[in-house]
Amino acid sequence: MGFIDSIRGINKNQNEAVEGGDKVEKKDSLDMFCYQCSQTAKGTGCTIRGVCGKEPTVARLQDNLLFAIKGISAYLYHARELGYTDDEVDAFLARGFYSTLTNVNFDAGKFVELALEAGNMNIKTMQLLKKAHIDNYGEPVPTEVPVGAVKGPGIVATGHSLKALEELLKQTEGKGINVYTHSELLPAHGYPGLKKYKHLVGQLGGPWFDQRDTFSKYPVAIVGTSNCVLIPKDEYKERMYTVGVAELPGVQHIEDYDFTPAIEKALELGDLEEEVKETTLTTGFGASTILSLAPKIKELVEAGKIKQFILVGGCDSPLIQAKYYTEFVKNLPDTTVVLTLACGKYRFNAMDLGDIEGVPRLIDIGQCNDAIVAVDVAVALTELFGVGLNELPLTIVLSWMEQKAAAILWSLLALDLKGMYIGPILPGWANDDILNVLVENYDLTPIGDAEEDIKKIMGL
Ligand code: SF4
Ligand code: SF3
Repeated sequence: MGFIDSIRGINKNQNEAVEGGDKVEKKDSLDMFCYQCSQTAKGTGCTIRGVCGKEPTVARLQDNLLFAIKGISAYLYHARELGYTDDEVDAFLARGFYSTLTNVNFDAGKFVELALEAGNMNIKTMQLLKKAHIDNYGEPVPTEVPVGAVKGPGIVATGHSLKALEELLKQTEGKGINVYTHSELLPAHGYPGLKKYKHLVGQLGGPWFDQRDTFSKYPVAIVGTSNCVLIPKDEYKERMYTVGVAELPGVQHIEDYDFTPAIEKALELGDLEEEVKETTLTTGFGASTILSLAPKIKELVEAGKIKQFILVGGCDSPLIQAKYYTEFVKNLPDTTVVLTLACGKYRFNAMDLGDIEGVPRLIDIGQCNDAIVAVDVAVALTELFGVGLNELPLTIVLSWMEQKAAAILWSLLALDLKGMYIGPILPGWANDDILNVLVENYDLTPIGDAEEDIKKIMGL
């Protein structure tokens, strides 16, 4: 039975309790939550089954679709910032949103089809954004990025928007201000059109959730260009600015990419002291760079010197379980090559994993949207080895925090990739029925013990 049929099966087997009627059952946890229409149970929310008849799995699959759509919207927004749009994706978003409106569609199977379609649309959107980035800034090249302060006034930019960073670099040029990246802007250093600015000097801090510490520590102006921005501490909110979709209470929002207030603030704040750079991060592996290694990779795989490629990608989170990703990469045998993307890499990107006869063991492809580069590389490897995607010596270990990861997960499922590992926790909106079907049809595996998972992956 196919995946979509399995979900339809679940749909039929669900209990018949109807909220608002006689059969209301008390449960420890919510089966669903929907409060989108005026019929909602007790005027507050349908939590067992919809008064309209909507079943919990349908409600959860609707939420799932909305989350994937949010992820696509983020990438589409950044493409649009650079003037790139796609009618087919736009039309899908309208149809996807509309399908979740009250009394439009009660078919769980359809919502799985739509989620897979969302995955395909997200692939298209990530391709669009990649094209926008490469057309504007060139294809990334491997670049070493020092972490720490350089003497002089500074501005640190966080988030995903290369367009906002470019505008900031243009406007700060020749003003004696050093510009730093934070979190998901690290890969910006690899783009020729951005690294040409000599005052793009390095990185401050690491993943998004260290921002309260990092932004407190360095008396610089701060620019938030997208997620993840956190409610700021009082001590730095008057020197923080947002641009684009990002906004925060008590923080000035920059309009039309006019960074004058941030530039004036940076100059007023004065110099940072030079820091000893103890860490250097390497980023900027584009598809061309990786594929230029293809003949060598083939030789090393055939000689058994590379046994497995492992894509450890996705969002970082402050959850204790996220330590898994550090343990996992640290304990991988030296016959593995780790590809990474998004902010989850901060769990291990300061490690020196060395290389295998010139092929680096840690290859940072870039931001979460650069998952498309990983897909391109994987497809190229299938041609190189003459096998299908699921026969490649490739394992995908995902981490997720926000909903872009949901869009990417559905992209990978739409490519029919099997056997992915997912963590640090399972998505709260996927009930056991949905998860079981994902496990049965895609062999999706929750992360467990790092060393045990490595043994399984390596066949040890
Ligand atoms: Fe409840 Fe259905 Fe209305 Fe949602 S759409 S609030 S499930 S009656
Ligand atoms: Fe990170 Fe927020 Fe998701 Fe682009 S910056 S990946 S979490």
